[in-house]
Amino acid sequence: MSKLIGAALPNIPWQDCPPGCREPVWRYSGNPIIQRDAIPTSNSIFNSAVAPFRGGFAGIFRCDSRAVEMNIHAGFSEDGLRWKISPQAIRFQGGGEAARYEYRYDPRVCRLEGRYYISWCNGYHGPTIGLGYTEDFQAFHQLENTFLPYNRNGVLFPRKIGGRYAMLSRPSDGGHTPFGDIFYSESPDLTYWGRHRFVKGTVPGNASAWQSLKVGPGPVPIETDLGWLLLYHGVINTCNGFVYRVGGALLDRDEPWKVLARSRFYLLGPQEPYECVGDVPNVTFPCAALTDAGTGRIAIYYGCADTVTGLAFTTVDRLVNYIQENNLLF
Ligand code: BMA
Repeated sequence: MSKLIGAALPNIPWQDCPPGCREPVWRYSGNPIIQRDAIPTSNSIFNSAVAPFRGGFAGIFRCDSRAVEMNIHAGFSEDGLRWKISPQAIRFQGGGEAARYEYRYDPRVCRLEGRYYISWCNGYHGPTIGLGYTEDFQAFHQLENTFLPYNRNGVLFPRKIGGRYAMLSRPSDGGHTPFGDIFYSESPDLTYWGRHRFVKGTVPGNASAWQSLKVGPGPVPIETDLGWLLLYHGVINTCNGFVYRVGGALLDRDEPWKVLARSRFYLLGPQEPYECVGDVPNVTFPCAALTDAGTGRIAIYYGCADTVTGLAFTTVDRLVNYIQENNLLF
């Protein structure tokens, strides 16, 4: 048995596991929940992040326009299923030099010390990690970029660890990076980042080939009594290109660069038509998870084929058991 640490969220979007389903994670029957043209100018809406907000939900969405320009937009929902996304890209106040972005994509949202922090891939002479915050999803404030280029998938922890802010990321290159491991970094003030630690890398050979090319952090880590539950993307290179699946790991609560368990089997992968067919086929890319500490329920938001947004469900027990039973490390 494992327990979610955190707030209750009785209105978490939810659908029971279909009878007979043996999967660690099951899909929402109404997927995709956000279509590619949910705003008038969008080519695709995917790899997006949501959070509980004022009794409902708010989110930051990756909307690629019909010019195929990558940007992030705010949105609101009463039930976490039907979203109203702003047709205007977010305008941050401040940011200085970091505000001179070339593109913005793959946002994460992290509730931390009463604010909603947003991290995203910020184009600044190549991809790096942009950081900002909002209190109301109306006014947005930008902070310094956290790292040097090239980096992607910057994901904050929802509380300080050992007295410092903490972030996972995946150092990369300027292209469609054919490598990638997950690192941990600390900061006293959300501006200066250091004490970098290796968390975990790809799995060579045949043992867990779906994560043999690169791995990168997904949603904000989920705190449980047994450790931080990390959902991440794992990638394999095939004769048809990269295939992105969702994996799960458990990290030490006090020293999260120590991996306690890591599933040899993926949790979710491109199998449904909307995950296999789109602008970039065969991509399931998790960027957010809602949790209800009352019931142990978890709702995972993930990008599908770089085109639409999907939702999947699990419980903390089911996920932690699956990761422990299929642990690659032992
Ligand atoms: C990564 C990022 C993601 C995307 C994925 C698959 O490098 O660009 O936004 O989902 O590739 O194309």
